[in-house]
Amino acid sequence: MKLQEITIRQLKMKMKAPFTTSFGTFYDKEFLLLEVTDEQGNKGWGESVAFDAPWYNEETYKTNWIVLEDFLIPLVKDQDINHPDEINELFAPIRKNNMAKSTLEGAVWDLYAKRTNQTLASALGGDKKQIEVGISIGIQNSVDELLALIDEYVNEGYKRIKVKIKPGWDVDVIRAIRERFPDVPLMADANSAYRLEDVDLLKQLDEFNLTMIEQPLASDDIIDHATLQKQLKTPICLDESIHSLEDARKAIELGSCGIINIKIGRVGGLTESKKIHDYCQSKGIPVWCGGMLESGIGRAHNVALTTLSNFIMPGDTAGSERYWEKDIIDPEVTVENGYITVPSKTGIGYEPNMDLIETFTVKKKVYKLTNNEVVR
Ligand code: OSB
Ligand code: MG
Repeated sequence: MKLQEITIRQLKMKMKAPFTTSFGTFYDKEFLLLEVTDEQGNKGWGESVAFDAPWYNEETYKTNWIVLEDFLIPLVKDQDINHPDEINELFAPIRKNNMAKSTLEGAVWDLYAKRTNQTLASALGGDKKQIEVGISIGIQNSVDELLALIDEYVNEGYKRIKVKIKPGWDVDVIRAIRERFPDVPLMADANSAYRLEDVDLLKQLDEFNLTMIEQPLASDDIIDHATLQKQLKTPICLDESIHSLEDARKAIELGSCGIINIKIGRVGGLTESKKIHDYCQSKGIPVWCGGMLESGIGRAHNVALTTLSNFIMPGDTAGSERYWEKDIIDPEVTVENGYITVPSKTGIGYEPNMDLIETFTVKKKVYKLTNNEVVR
């Protein structure tokens, strides 16, 4: 396939409720969508999961736009692409900027699945008909508010509850949750809020039967996590620290974690996600699919990836209505009894709602790849 045209849109969508992590609060979601068109008029869609500020990693949606325009789009121009795995190789000379890479790579995967008349899930090699999902709940103003939210989501059927923790909002909060919900599958995500010196505090979490503790230590660390894991009964799950198959291999060899959270954007795309999935499977390390408060486009990619067989723990891919008054895909992603039914239409399987996309678009640029130069 030869890519003819790429459209990048910057969108701003209001979140139904603010989402607070140890590193900050999200009120609105600003992000990029990328639409690619081939020589037959087929279209593929990708989403940049980079945030508006470099809190979670070093990227922002604005740096993604620059990297796409200056480096990544020129690398795909005039290429005859047989399979989306080739994108990973074409982008290899560009260091990091994984979320920028994933935006375009994801769109090419959707396009490829549509051209070959299959779902994105089956193009990736997944065959689950439904996926099991959990929900991630941000830091709240009070423990009572958090307990009320957990109650609501448990009743909706979510298969696992994840809560965010940070110093001052940790052991007592988890204890209160356990008193009220003794059996609910529960985990805690620290988003790098602790240091190895906090080991005694983190060890207190061992008594609450958490399925895992996610990214307790620094976002670039795998050494201290290995030291910490030896002292904890609860498995550590790495999120921020894993950017590639190589990172996953090193973390597993060092014993830095027992579980890995795969986020497509963080690792540079679906091809790398699949490689990490396959490697973890060969090592007996379970994986699950993380979330970045995505719109329906990114959410659809997460659903497809989660159909791979080693995604054996519920992910953070909650239903559209948990984030948005109205999501930008038709139908929206819906959760019933803790399951999302994998769509059967080709590609990502959900239709982009162009009216809503236009409504939320604040900036847009079309790149024609057919001329001698990339037109800006
Ligand atoms: O660490 O998984 C994380 C949200 C923003 C930034 C980082 C994270 C999260 C979440 C929410 O946990 C996942 C979601 O519901 O999309
Ligand atoms: Mg996380």
